[in-house]
Amino acid sequence: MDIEHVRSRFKKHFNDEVGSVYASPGRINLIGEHTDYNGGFVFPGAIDKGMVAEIKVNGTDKVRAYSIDLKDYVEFGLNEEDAPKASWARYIFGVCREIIKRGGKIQGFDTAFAGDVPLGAGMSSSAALESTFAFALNDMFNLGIDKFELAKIGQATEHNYCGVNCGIMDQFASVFGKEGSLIRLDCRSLEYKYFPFKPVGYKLVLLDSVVKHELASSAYNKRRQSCETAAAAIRNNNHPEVEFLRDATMDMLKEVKDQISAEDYMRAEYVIEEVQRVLDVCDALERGDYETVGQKMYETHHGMSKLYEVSCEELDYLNDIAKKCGVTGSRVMGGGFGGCTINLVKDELHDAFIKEAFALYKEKFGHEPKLYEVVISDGARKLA
Ligand code: GAF
Repeated sequence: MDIEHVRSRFKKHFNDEVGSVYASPGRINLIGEHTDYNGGFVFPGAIDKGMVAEIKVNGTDKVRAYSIDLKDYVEFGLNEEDAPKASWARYIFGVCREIIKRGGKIQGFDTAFAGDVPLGAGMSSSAALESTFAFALNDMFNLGIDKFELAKIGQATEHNYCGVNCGIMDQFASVFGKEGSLIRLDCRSLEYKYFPFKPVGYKLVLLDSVVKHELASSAYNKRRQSCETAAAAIRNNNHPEVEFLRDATMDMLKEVKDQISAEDYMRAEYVIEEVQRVLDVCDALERGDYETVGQKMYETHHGMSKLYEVSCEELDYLNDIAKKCGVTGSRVMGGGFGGCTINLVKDELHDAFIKEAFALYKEKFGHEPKLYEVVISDGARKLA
C-alpha cells in the first residue's frame, strides 16, 4: 500500500491540499466459505494488501472522489438518493448513506484513493474500500460508531447499493484484522477469537486463476436464497430453533429432502459440513496438526465444486495440481466463480509446486496463473 503515491495524486487533484490518510486491508480465509450468511463460522485474516485513501473535508455537502487506479472522478451530494453509475463510487456513496441513515452527521469531503488488492481475485477489494471509508468518516467526524457497526455499514453498502447479499466476513476481517492472527468469527453472535497463525515449515500461497465470472453476484445471491429455503423447510418441519443452516444437522436436512429441490439440498449439505469443518480446523490448529487442516481444505474444495458449484474448470485444475504435488491443503477461496486457490504448502515443496502449477496451467489454458504471497496484517487504521 503506497501512501506517497496516494498523497501525490491527492495534491494534484485537489489544489495542493493535504488531508488525513486511512487504510483498510483485503482478506484471506483459511476455511469457512459461504457460511457467514448462514450464521456459521468463518476463519479469515486481514492481509498486507488493501486500500489507502486521503480524505479532507471540503466545506460543501458534496463528495468529490478520485479513483487513482481507474483514473476516474465522481461527484455526488450527501443528500442524493440515487447512487452514482460508476460501481467503485457506489461503495463510497453507500458507506456515506448508511452512516447518515444511522444518524451520523458527516460533511462533504474530497478524496483520492488507490489499492493493491487484486480485483476479482477473491480477496475482497470491495470490503477494503468500504472499511476504509467507514473507519475514516467515523474517525474524522467523531461519530463514535463501534467496530461491529462499521463492519455492518460495509455489509449494508453491498446489500443496498451494490446488489450483493453478502455475509459479514469480509468487512469484519477488514475492520478487526490483527497482525499474525486469523479470526474465528461466529457470524450469528459476532463473538470472535484471534488465533495466532505462524505455521512453522509451511507457506500460504494464493494462486489466481485470473478467471472472473460475469454473473457472480446473481449466482452468489441465488446460493444464499437456496440456503434460506432449506433452513425455512427445516424450521417448518418441527425444528423452530433453526434460524440459520448453522443450527441444522444433516439428519434434520435429510428429513426435508422431499420438500426442497435437489439443488437446494446440495447447497445446504455443503454448508452444514463446512460449518463443522471450521471448528475442526481451529481444533487442529491448536494441536499444530497441519495435516488435518490441509485435509479439511481439500474437503472444502470438493464441496464448493460438487455441491455448492462455485468452482470452475480452472480452479479445479489448480486444486488437482496441488494434490498431485503433495501440497498439504488447497481450495478455492472466497465467493468462488473464479479468483484464487489458497494453498498450504510445505516449505520444501513450495518452489517445485509453483513451477509445476505455472507450467501445467499455461499448457492447458494458454496463460499462467498469478502468484500472491500474503502477510497476515492489521485491520482498518489511520496512517497519517
Ligand atoms: C464473499 C462474500 F462477500 C462473503 O460474505 C462470503 O460469503 C464469501 O464470499 C464466501 O465465503 O466474499
